[in-house]
Amino acid sequence: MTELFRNIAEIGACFAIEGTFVEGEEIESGHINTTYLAAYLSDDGEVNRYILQRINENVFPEPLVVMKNIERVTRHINRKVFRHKRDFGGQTLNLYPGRDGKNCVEGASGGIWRCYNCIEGCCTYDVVENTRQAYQAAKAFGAFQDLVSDLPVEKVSVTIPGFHDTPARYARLMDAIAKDSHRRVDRVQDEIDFITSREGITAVLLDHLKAGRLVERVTHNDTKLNNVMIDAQTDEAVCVIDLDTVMPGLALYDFGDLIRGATSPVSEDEKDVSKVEMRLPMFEAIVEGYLETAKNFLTPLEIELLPFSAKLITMETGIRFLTDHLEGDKYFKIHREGHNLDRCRTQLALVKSIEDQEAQMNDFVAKWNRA
Ligand code: GN1
Ligand code: MG
Repeated sequence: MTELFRNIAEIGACFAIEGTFVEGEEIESGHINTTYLAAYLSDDGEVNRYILQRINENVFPEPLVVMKNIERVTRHINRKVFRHKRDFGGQTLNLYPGRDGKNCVEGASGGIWRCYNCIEGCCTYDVVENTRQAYQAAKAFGAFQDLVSDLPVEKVSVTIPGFHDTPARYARLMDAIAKDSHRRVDRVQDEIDFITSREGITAVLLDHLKAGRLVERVTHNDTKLNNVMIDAQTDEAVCVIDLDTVMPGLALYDFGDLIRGATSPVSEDEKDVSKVEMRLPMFEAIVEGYLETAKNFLTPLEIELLPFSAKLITMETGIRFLTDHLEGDKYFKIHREGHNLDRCRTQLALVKSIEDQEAQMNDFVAKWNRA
């Protein structure tokens, strides 16, 4: 028995899962949490799979508040889905309780763990392959926002303060540059210049919020393509996953993050930045998919700002990767030297590509406000 097998068996045993543990593996796609996939054989011979996940306490200092948010949101969605069958393929994310009935358990060697159903017959993509997938992913995130649009924002807690406070992210980068704790500033001057020359855009959305022109909603806050389960056969979105960062926020940051993650033909850590590109057909498919499910609750200003939000969050994410690189890679898991710097560079290349096409992007969304 390997150590990994033993660890998975030990954690799985804390949850109210039926059957005998037969197989387990680690899933390494996220940057934050530790995730296992575990298979259990039940008495009737059926094998059911579950997701066991440890919440990273470095990122989420209050894991129990994260769990409360997730419970609230999954309950709200499940109630609606059962009543109106409004989900896509009939599958939604469910929390399996621990043997003591709680929504999470403390692992024997520490940490807070939770257990989800595994959404079967689906896959996730790191890089979008066609406009249909882009459309489907955007439709799923729009549907998610729509499903929680009647859940009062006060019902979910802020688990990472200032998560999409772009000016605060910028200030933290300036601080990391000033401290230069790992002596890396010298080699990133081009990236620093690129970012500082765009400081003026960082506060645009929060200024609208402060002035009452935008409202806070319950948002997902991590709308990456690989957080949508896509039916492997039909390419249709089935369910949105990774609800850790569900918080009050701006719908626009969610939308922008979709563009950030699903329009480039290469992954977030591609070393050859000349391959990074915001592909207009993907953008258009995402706008169409998102507005299909979200247009009922969005305001004209939100629609107008969709292209801008893509530029802003892409720069914000570049800022976060660069900050972590300068601070010694303490936040995002890295798998090679300079990994966060590579990630930063793709983000800045994408910002540039968005800027080059912003006029066309604005033209494309304008028709929804004329309609
Ligand atoms: C992190 O680990 P993952 O893929 O769920 C991060 C997001 C970033 C993303 C960049 C809690 O998400 O905000 O956009 O990496 N999540 C957190 O890939 O910081
Ligand atoms: Mg996440």
